Amino acid sequence: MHGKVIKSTGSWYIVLDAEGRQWECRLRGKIRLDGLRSTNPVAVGDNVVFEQEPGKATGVIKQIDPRNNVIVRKSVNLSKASHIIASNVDLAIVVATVALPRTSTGFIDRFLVTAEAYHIPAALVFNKCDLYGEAEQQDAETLMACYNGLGYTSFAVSAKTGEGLDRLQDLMQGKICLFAGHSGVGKSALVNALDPSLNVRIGAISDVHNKGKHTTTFAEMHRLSFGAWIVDTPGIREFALYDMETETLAQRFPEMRSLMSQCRFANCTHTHEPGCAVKQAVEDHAIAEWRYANYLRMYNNEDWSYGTDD
Ligand SMILES: Nc1nc2c(ncn2[C@@H]2O[C@H](COP(=O)(O)OP(=O)(O)OP(=O)(O)O)[C@@H](O)[C@H]2O)c(=O)[nH]1
Ligand SMILES: [Mg+2]
Ligand SMILES: [Zn+2]
Repeated sequence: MHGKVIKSTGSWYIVLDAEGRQWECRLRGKIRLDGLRSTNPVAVGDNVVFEQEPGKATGVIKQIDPRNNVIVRKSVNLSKASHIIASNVDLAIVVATVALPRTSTGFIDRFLVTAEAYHIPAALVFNKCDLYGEAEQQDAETLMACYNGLGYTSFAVSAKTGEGLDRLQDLMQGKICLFAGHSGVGKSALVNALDPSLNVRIGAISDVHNKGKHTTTFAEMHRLSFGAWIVDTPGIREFALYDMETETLAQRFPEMRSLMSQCRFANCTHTHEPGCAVKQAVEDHAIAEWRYANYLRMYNNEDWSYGTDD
């Protein structure tokens, strides 16, 4: 039988078959892997071949279909291994907010770089816009204007008031989408707001640290009644880049990609070289200074161990 993995806890998987039945499946024996050293061989979004266990209501996964793409991050404990957050994603949506707690651009940019590396279209929503005062509104608008200019659709939403949800539905229609972001930004609340029949568990924000409480513990795919799929993921503290090469990093920044050929040196790293078109563009304010600063941080591998974000 064929099905799609919609939930995984690491030791068992929920597989949805073509008739809409859900099967609790396990892995047995060897599974062909595609060269990724990951801590989880089967990920949410995988299309799999499985067999019913004789006389039982459970199944065994036999094979994983080739993946169109994966969203990967470095495993927290095993620095050499990767963790596949989800596979076969059509649109990755960063859920950010400038209120309670503000999402850093470092986090956003690391996520976007990863999406670029796997050629997955990405968008951003700034949630909790019902809480924004004048300063936060201004802050969000500046960020959204920049990201829109780079080709990442960005707009404000509120899971609480419903603002922006029509637009979000239009964006997601017919696609397998993924929500990523820190704990407490409202990923699960947005899933519920998009389809109130789902009733996904949401958590409180801690009073002391203004952080979420890691309410969602495993990635899970939900079918939305208007015709889309959403992978709701656990909040991530840090999005450590997996296997990113410094030589190709600039290509993951759309605003640098288009300028690089004008640098004096073909192997310009855009960090210190004379005649660098990227540095010139930063000086001319054609490239946002903070985007360039995030590039340098990623280039120097300074991006994840300090935990300033969260
Ligand atoms: N005012 C306001 N509060 C919101 C909004 N969206 C979510 N919240 C609140 O933020 C808190 C966290 O929401 P969740 O949906 O659990 O956040 P999450 O991103 O799924 O968090 P994790 O599952 O821990 O990663 C809850 O108390 C929500 O009620 C919003 O648009 N406006
Ligand atoms: Mg959640
Ligand atoms: Zn350069």
